[in-house]
Amino acid sequence: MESSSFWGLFRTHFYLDLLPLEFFQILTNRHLNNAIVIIPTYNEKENITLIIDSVFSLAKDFDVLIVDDNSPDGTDKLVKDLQKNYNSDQVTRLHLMQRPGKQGLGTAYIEGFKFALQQGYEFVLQMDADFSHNPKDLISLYLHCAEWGNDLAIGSRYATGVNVVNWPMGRVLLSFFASKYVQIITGIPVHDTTAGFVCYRRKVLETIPLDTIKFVGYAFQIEMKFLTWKYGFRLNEVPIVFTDRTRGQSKMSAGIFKEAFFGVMQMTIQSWFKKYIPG
Ligand SMILES: Nc1nc2c(ncn2[C@@H]2O[C@H](COP(=O)(O)OP(=O)(O)OP(=O)(O)O)[C@@H](O)[C@H]2O)c(=O)[nH]1
Ligand SMILES: [Mg+2]
Repeated sequence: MESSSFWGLFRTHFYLDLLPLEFFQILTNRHLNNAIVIIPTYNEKENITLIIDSVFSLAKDFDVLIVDDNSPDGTDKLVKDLQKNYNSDQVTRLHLMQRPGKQGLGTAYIEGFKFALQQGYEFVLQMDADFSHNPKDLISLYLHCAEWGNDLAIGSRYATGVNVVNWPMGRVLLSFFASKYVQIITGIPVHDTTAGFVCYRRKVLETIPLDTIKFVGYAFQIEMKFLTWKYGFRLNEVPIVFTDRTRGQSKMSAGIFKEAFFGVMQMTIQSWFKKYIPG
């Protein structure tokens, strides 16, 4: 894969610091507001303002969609306050989708994808609210699709060793071996199959039948990558450093893990009887 070569790594990491900001502003703003970042939230009041401000301060203009599941801590109210700063009568850059209650990450993303397609965005990115994903890496994911011909760019913790900061060893091992397990069972050429930091080209989301995605937790991330690969799209892993959240609470649960473990086997067996017609 391109990302594991020296040149892939160089392009991804070092040049971002070496080249002047203006270079990226010219390169990345060639198509204004063609990209949206979807951030699902549940009880993220400690992070939400900071993460939105961080995305809007990047050299590339990304619009943002927050999909909030009626967070009891009032995350949505903070988003509404920020909408006053970032939106005008003419332009909406910060969108908020409010759902009635906690319905899981997978369904939040599916609804977000449909919204992004409907609004005409060409590139759709997804990111957690808790700063585990560095907003600066959004530009790199975007460029891997918009400029370097990929249909799905995956912010990968395991493309070059293990790039995870502050997770307890047990969690690192679980996540790493879960990804290995998925690779072995499905045959997908991706090291980090549960990654939640990605950029899709519109064509991918138009081709995958979104209403048939049935997983809600980590397995959702696996299924989306699996289908992108099965439909013959070009995918690529971009090495990133993943940092454990320092604010707010994790929503990881044993149920999410169980869904992925058995779901991956079921998904693979079912795929033997399906035809994937490229979009
Ligand atoms: N809308 C919505 N967002 C969710 C739901 N569950 C989690 N999220 C959000 O999805 C993102 C990832 O969730 P986390 O709790 O950070 O899960 P994680 O990253 O796997 O777990 P940690 O590494 O422990 O933080 C965060 O932005 C959450 O707020 C949900 O049911 N609905
Ligand atoms: Mg997290």
